[in-house]
Amino acid sequence: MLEQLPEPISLICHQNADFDAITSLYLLEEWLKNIGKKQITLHCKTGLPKQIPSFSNTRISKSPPKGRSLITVDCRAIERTGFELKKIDINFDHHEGNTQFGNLNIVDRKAVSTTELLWKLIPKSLQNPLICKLSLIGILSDSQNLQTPNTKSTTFKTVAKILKTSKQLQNAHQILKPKLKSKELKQLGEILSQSEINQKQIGFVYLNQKYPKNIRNLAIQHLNQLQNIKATCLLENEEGRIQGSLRSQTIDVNKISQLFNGGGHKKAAGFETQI
Ligand SMILES: [Mn+2]
Repeated sequence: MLEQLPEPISLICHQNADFDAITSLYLLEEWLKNIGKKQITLHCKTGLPKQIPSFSNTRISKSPPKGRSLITVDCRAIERTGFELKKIDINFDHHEGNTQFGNLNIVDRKAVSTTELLWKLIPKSLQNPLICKLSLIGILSDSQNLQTPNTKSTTFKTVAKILKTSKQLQNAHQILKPKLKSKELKQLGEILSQSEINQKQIGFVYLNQKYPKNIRNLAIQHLNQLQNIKATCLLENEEGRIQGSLRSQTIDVNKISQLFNGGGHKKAAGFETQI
């Protein structure tokens, strides 16, 4: 399937990338290099997030992809790339409600991460330590260390196979460990100190400014630890644009986010809307 693709090949992930999106880009790049492809470019509209290291010498470009072949990873819909793209050759994804926008759609909603899906497809002979490390980081990150409800026995089997191929568990955890600057820790405190639980047992924070994505994600993880709550909602207002992040163990927050043209997963989703 990848052998026939004409070069240059552009690999694209969604904007505001997370670990799974970035590791999927690098995993696919490594795979393509190992089958002899030379001209590969990587693209993310918002670039490489500062908490995520780069895993090859290839820079992640913020400009639109110009390759003859275009592949997206971890994108539920083509709009998630943030680029104006018409035709995608291959769409690799694991999100609920993927819109099947590619010529070829390789979508597995049972995979906890796009890297899990890619790991299952990559030939055994190409499973080198870097591929193992990237696969594991994507899986552990999207499944919050194998804790999200979509983590299946098959996920554990995948992880077991990866670790049998190359011992990357400590490396992966080291990379995923949040590393906060003193200023960021204070920002986390600011967000948490504004949190409340409303009458509907929703852990709630409304912020009149935007915080860095890693801090926002950490804050919502903490809020989700509140006792007896049904869901967590974090809203950030920046000049009339509301960015919402939702988490829940019991409510389908993907459906709620879709009401505001957002999306994600049942237990974790988000949206952006104008007020
Ligand atoms: Mn993902």
